[in-house]
Order: sequence, then structure tokens, then C-alpha cells
Amino acid sequence: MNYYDKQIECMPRSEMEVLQGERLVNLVKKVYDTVPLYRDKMNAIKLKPSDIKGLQDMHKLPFTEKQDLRNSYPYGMFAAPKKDIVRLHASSATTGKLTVVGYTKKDIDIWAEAVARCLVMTGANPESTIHIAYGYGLFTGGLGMHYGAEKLGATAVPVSSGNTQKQLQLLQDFQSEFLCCTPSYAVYLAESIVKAGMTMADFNLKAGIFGAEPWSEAMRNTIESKLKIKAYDIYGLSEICGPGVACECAEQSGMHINEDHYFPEIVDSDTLEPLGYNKTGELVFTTLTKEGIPLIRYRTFDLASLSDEKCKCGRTLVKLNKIAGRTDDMLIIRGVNVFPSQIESVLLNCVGVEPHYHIYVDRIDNLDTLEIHVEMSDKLFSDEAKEIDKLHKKLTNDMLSAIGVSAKIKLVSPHSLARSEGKAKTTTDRRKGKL
Ligand code: DLL
Repeated sequence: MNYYDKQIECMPRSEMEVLQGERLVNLVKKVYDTVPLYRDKMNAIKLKPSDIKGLQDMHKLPFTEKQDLRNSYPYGMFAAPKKDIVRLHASSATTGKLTVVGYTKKDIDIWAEAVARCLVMTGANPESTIHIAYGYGLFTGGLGMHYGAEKLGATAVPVSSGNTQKQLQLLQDFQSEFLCCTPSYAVYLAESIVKAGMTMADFNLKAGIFGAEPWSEAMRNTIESKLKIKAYDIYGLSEICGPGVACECAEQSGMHINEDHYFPEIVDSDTLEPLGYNKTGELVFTTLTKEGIPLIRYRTFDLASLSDEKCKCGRTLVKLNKIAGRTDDMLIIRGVNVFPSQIESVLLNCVGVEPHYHIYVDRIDNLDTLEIHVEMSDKLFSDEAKEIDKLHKKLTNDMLSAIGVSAKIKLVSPHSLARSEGKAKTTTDRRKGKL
């Protein structure tokens, strides 16, 4: 099986652009009529739906971003009536204003199809058994891959994340050929296999479909040699659909974007002016067919470039080169998106500590670790050890429930952390070079 939908995946560029243009025109009319935020944004710049006649007018449209979703939490940007929404997902943050996305039945079908295309790009077919170790729940990783695997007619194994011993047992017992998880977890699994006294001969793995966090070519080499598989990159974000926005084919040189549904642009991150192919800038998406929560020129804050180079696989879908970083301060820790501001608000709400802190992110034994150094107040510092211990426990728990990943909290003496004179640098990410 070479393609899931050859007609679309190998469509000549001129035809694809006509299709995208038609879909854009309909989308703009629809959101103008149904979503007050878009109407207001367009009215503010005196743009009428009839001004958008095709793709060439894309640049006239206003941008949207996470903050718009947060401001209209939970349903303010929905374009479909609530009765037509069959599923909600949300960004991984567990406190503050989440970004909630709603899907109609058709949205779920299209998303599943996008993932099915991705699975076929990596060599899967209806005979394949696909082990899904992305988290199931509000995070889109697990259910997204799951629906795609079922759509393809493959066998989905919905293991979800965690419990490594069980993962190994199921991988061995079911002889799955495909593994879906974060790249860092794939490395961790490889080490657990060695620790368990097993070898790759105990498994039947052929390929892995890894994403949800940045990873390098060096990491790909490590995974491929340790797990003796092909390691493919898959990209997506919950606001657009989840995994399946783009994925690598056998060429492993850029991810084909399902651009008949998710239209990409690269813009200069300062001026927001569109950039051409092969230029690195901020990745922006317009969802051409979404009904639940269509997004126009949605800023991902991911840095990347696009390539229209002819691909040997025969697909004409534009390729997204490996994500090069982010333009904001969002951290991705074990696949979970964490903003330093979330950490700060837990600290600000905690009596006994000062809002002076430093966040260290590291990669130890191939797993991301998060350590937060926070200054005690003078009063707490002079308290008994028992009191300090109590506060430490509370802070550890509060932090876990706020950000969704465990953090090691280190209470340090008052005034011991460096003060900054300019823009505070609150995070040190030591993973760079270890990815
Ligand atoms: O991470 C969806 C996903 C699940 C993608 C499983 C792939 C596999 P969010 O939690 O909304 O959605 O996080 C989206 O994660 O803006 C990127 O910064 C980052 N990201 C996702 N895939 C990749 C990747 C899912 N392949 C945010 N490479 C995005 C680099 C990635 N970063």
C-alpha cells in the first residue's frame, strides 16, 4: 500500500491550490457568520468575506493565537452548535485557562483520515498492529493515533503512556510492528529492554512514529540503532487537530503536510510577513475544513521551514522540515506542554516561598526532568524543619496538579538566587544537544 488517498496525496500543485482556495473562501464566509471573534477581527480591519477570493488573499486575513482561545474559553470560538460537537480535547496544561478544542463527527473523520495517511506514509497497512503509547485522554496523542489506525483498518493497541514493563510485555506478546510514542520515551523503552535482559529479537517492531516534542537527527540515529527500526517524525497540535497534521514518508526528509485540510504558512516571527519556501520562520495554519473550531492563520509559535521539493515517494504534499524550536517560552517536558507562567502562579499562591525561582530542565537517562529552585521566605527559613518539610510536600503536589508533570522542588535560602537586571531568565534548558 503506497498511499491512503493517492488522488489527494499526489495531486498536481495547481489543482491543490484551487481546492485550497475554494475551501478558504467558504471557511471565511462561515466563520464571519458564526464566530463573533472573527467578525470583530475582520470588521476592525474593514475586511469583508467577499474580499477573500482565493489563496492569493490569505495574507489579508488576521492572525489568531492561543490567547484568543483562552479569552473565549471554553466555547467562544466554536463555529458549530454544541449539539454537533462529539468530542472535546484540551491542551495538556491542567490549570489556568486551557485551550479547548471541539470536534464534530466530520472533524473526527477527517482527523482520522489524516492520521491514516500518515500511518501509510510510514509503511503501515490494514494488516499492521500498532502499539499506541501516547497518553489517552484530553491529550490528542493517544486517541488521535487510535482513530487513525482504526480508519486504516489496522489493529490499534491502546496501551496509553506509562507502565514500561507492561508496554514491553504487550509489545512482545502482540508482536506489534509499529510503535507510537514520544521520541524520548522510545529511547527509554530501548534502555528498559536491555535492563529487562531482552533483545530486539523478542519483538517484531519495524517502525516508530514519534512526535509531540522536538527531536534531532542524532536522536533519530540513536533510536534507529537501539530499537532496530525506522524512526519517523509526526507533527501536530491539538488546536489544529492533534497528531497527523504532517508526517514523514520513507524518505525521512521532511513531513508531508495534509495541506488539503491544514494550510501552512511560514511567516517572519517579528513582522508576520509571509516567507517563501526554505526560509525558517513561524509556522501558521489555517484549518480549511474544520467545523467545530475552525482556525484562521493560527500561530503555532513553532519555528520551521517548508519545502516544495519533489519527493521520491511521489507525494506532492508540501513538506515541513524538522521543527527548529519555538518563538515563545513553552517547554515540552515528557510530551507535556508547560509554560513558566504556570509554575510562577503556583509559587505566587504559596505562602512561605518568594516569587524568586529558577527552572532547570534536563535529560537524565533519556527522560526529561524538571527541577524548580525556589527561595524560602525569611520566616519559613527560620521555621522548624518539620514546617519546611510540610511546605515542600504541598508545593510538590500543587505543582504536579498544576502542570501535569512531576517536578523536583528545591527550597533554597532567602536571597540566594541571582537577581536579574533586565528581562528575567527563569529557565535553563540543559537538554540542548542531548535531544
Ligand atoms: O503534541 C499532538 C501530537 C501528539 C503530535 C502526538 C505528535 C504526536 P499539543 O500537546 O497541542 O499536541 O502540542 C503541540 O508540540 O506546537 C510543537 O511545539 C510540539 N510538537 C508536536 N509534534 C512535534 C514534532 C501534540 N514532531 C506542540 N516535533 C507543537 C517537534 C512537536 N515538536
